[in-house]
Amino acid sequence: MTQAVISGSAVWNPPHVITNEELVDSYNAYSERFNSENALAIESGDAEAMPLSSAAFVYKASGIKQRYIYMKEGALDIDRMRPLIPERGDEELSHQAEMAINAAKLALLDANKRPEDIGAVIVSCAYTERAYPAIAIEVQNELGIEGFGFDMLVACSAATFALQRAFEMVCAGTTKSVLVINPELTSPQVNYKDRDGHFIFGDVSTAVVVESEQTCRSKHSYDILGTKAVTKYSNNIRSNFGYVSHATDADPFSADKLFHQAGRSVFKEVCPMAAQHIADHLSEHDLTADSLSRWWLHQANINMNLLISKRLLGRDATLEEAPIVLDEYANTASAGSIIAFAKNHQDLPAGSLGVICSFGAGYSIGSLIIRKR
Ligand code: CO8
Repeated sequence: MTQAVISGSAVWNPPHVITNEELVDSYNAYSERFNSENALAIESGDAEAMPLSSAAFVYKASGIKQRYIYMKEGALDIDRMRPLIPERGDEELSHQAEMAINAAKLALLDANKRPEDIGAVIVSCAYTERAYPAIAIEVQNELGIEGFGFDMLVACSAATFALQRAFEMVCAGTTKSVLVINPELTSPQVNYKDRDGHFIFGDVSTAVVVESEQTCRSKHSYDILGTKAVTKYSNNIRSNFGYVSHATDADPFSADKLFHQAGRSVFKEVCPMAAQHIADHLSEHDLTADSLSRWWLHQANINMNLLISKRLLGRDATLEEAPIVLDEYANTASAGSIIAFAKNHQDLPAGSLGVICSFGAGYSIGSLIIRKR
């Protein structure tokens, strides 16, 4: 069987930043206006007052300081509370394809590959901006890649699950190399009027090249030793956005159509699942947590990452062992562990072992054990 390797990776940052302070100022202005306009109804118990948010809470509860956003205009405007993204026509490059291509070009460069070296494109993320034609096929066309492309959605585990498909395709010889891209345009699905969730997400695009070791010519590459995926149904992280709203007469933009979650329950249920998943995956390879030099973990909440690595190591992981990118990027759905990897892997010596692991909505957990070549 062919040995599949990760030969390139990259992160593309959208051009705008929103700090916690800016976000909280906007949310609080919106809430105060709502509370004052509805003072009588709130007093009589017919309406609920909107609670205020705080930048200090956001940082303490999540580790997030700021997030990148694809279009800042509109997101902080209390008369709008959602980004203003201009609609593009059928003949124009779609927003997500543009984000995907920006990261893909950087990853190709990192892998020392040209588009003609690639055999398949997977665009995998929490949402795609349309159903068809697939964003992956649009990207494939723009980059001049032969072969095939498809989109897949697995929320926070979209990137790791796509890397697993890429690994299998390269090992099986279905294709010579795969470009896995995660254009995470989360901001249109954020409810900026919801105190519990308004701070969680940021936009980003990441890309990874997976190919056979025989064709690998990059400076920093990793053997993929094995992959593991698990899913368990839960309603604790949910978005009801979808095409059926057109027929149900439901408001297609009501709060339940946006991202919402029972954050405490997610925290309590997902941490032990993720820790067990990694322990099981390591033991399938006769490895223990101590054998790993680096943990490129999903970036939803710093406290989750600290807890998971502590459960496995029996001590706190250092930032060098388990890098955190949440402070700069916030939760970028499936891209988090890939940002952590792309920015923190070149320094490891040959033979070093690490794990890339995502955990989130579904629930879904995906991991890859990799070794520096
Ligand atoms: N400002 C001030 N106070 C607040 C705020 C706020 N913004 N929010 C809550 N509080 C208050 C609460 O009211 C509560 O007050 P009290 O103690 O008086 O009741 C107190 O602070 C503590 O509240 P919580 O218990 O809710 O706070 P936590 O410490 O649990 O932190 C978190 C909340 C940060 C949400 C935390 O629970 C968490 O991170 N959980 C894990 C969530 C997670 O990982 N989710 C994964 C989602 S991502 C995913 O799967 C991908 C989905 C697809 C992408 C979607 C793109 C849009």
